[in-house]
Amino acid sequence: MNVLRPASTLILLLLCVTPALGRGDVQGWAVVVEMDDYPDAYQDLPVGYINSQRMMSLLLGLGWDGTHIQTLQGNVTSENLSLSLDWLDDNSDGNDLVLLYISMHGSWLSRVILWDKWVPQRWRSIGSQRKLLIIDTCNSGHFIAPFANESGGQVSIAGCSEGELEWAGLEEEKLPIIGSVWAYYLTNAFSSPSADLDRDGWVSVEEAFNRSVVLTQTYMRETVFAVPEFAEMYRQAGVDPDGIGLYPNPVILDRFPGPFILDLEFYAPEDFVAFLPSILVCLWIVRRRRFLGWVL
Ligand SMILES: [Ca+2]
Ligand SMILES: [Ca+2]
Ligand SMILES: [Ca+2]
Repeated sequence: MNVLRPASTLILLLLCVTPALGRGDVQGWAVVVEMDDYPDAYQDLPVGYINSQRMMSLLLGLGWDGTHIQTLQGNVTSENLSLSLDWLDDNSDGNDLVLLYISMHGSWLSRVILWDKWVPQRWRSIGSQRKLLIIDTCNSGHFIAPFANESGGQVSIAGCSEGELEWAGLEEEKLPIIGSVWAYYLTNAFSSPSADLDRDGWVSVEEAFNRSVVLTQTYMRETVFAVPEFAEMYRQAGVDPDGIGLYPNPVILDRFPGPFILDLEFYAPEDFVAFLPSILVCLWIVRRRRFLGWVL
């Protein structure tokens, strides 16, 4: 009896399957960006980076590897955002989930990051067919507008329409939600069974978005605009809470065929199918090895 045979068979199988695993598996890669403290000309948003923490917790809960999530908190510049996008691009491949979340003042994203000048082009150049862009700023509809007619698999969502304002709750205001109201409802929706409208067992990005819109608008009407002082703040910014109807109006640009699922467990069957041909070839080689005259 050849005792080396079982060991050599195992080694051969591993040699065949390992490269296939590398190609076929669906991984998640994310850059989570939040800026709370600003130079003097801007109002600070002292929420203790709660928005990026909520996004991180969501992804970790959906099976994402913590080493695949890069956080950019503090002073966000074109330079460090560009490096983070390079990191996303370098690490992800065509079938991976690629997520970019940005929470800050929309004016900072326009005037300092210079979004229009370079970010849409850079985001476009990342080759994944499963890209999700989440912009959580005032005027956020403006920043995703370049992707309205994009080909390829991607979803872009924004917490409000172009020209609208988002609400970020501060501790001192004594309202229930601290940080971005929209991001709070969006991240919570993924663990809410009632958000799964088509009842397929998965809360897709599209379903979570739909839920976030209704709950954000309800919170604004019943909780924020109900406080005369906050309603007056909006009036002074040119938004009349009494005459505006539903507000704000988050935006989704869905260029991804079918539901976009963030839960990595969803992709496990695809992983298996991806390396099944390699397994079959290996089994065939193992069976025919003696006939082929291999020494293993
Ligand atoms: Ca992959
Ligand atoms: Ca569903
Ligand atoms: Ca879709």
